[in-house]
Amino acid sequence: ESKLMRLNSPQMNIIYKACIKASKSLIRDFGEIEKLQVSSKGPGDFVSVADKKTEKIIIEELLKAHPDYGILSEEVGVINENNKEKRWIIDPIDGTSNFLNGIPQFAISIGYEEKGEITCGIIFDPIKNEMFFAEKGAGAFLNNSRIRVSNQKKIKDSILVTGGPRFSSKRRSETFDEYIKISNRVNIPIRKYGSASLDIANVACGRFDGFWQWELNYWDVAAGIIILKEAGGFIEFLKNSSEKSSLKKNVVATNSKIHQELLDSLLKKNIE
Ligand code: 2AM
Ligand code: CA
Repeated sequence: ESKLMRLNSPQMNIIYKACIKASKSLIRDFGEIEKLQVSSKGPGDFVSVADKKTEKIIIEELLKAHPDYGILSEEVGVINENNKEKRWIIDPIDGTSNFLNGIPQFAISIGYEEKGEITCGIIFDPIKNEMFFAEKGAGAFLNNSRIRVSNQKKIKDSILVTGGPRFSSKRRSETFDEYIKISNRVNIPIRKYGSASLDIANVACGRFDGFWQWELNYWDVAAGIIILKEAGGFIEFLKNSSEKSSLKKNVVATNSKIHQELLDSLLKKNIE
């Protein structure tokens, strides 16, 4: 397996195996969803089953390798709570709504955290067969190629991507205000793809120049943190005083060159 040659740390190999194993079941389930789309039955239940099944496979693999490591995963929450030094951070299906509707834009995202820092991770899009991965100090890759962020220096010419807000969000109107603010600064309309992990991965490989989204969860971005950093990008988490949970993340992730300009534009009070 040529991909494996670039995966050096034991943790990376463990994540890789878990990812590949889970993706096989996920691809099968996606095929079923596509069939369900044309039937009268709603795919809702099926999806939560697919989500849990994928998560189960991943967790089984990870626990087989290290029964004592901590786990934070979207569906089951926390396992081995006492181990805070070494943790896997898992999103079994990021882009659930896409998956649910037969739209091929979703990913498995797994990060490994040591003493609070993500040191390696994989974001795997099983439909396009695109595996983004990185290890601290070893660069970022998409399949067999080294990836780097874009060279774009101006927001005006950037391709930006965002996500949200959910209906339940308390900052819906602020989110739309920001959308308008940023829209007024770019030539190319803002993209919206519905998978935060892939949005960040796509900044890492230079397809997008920047991404921002409020109220994400740690598992949406964990693997993306190291992949973007190793690709030369910059990821920042903005504080939100009204937010109780420390898991919620307000993310600005860019090629680093447009970072300050995007940040300034987002945080400006008035709509221009
Ligand atoms: P999910 O598909 O795993 O739920 C959609 O905008 C992207 O944001 C998806 O990656 C989705 O993850 C993620 N997301 C997570 N929490 C969200 C929230 N509270 N509001 C909007 N999107 C959220
Ligand atoms: Ca997610």
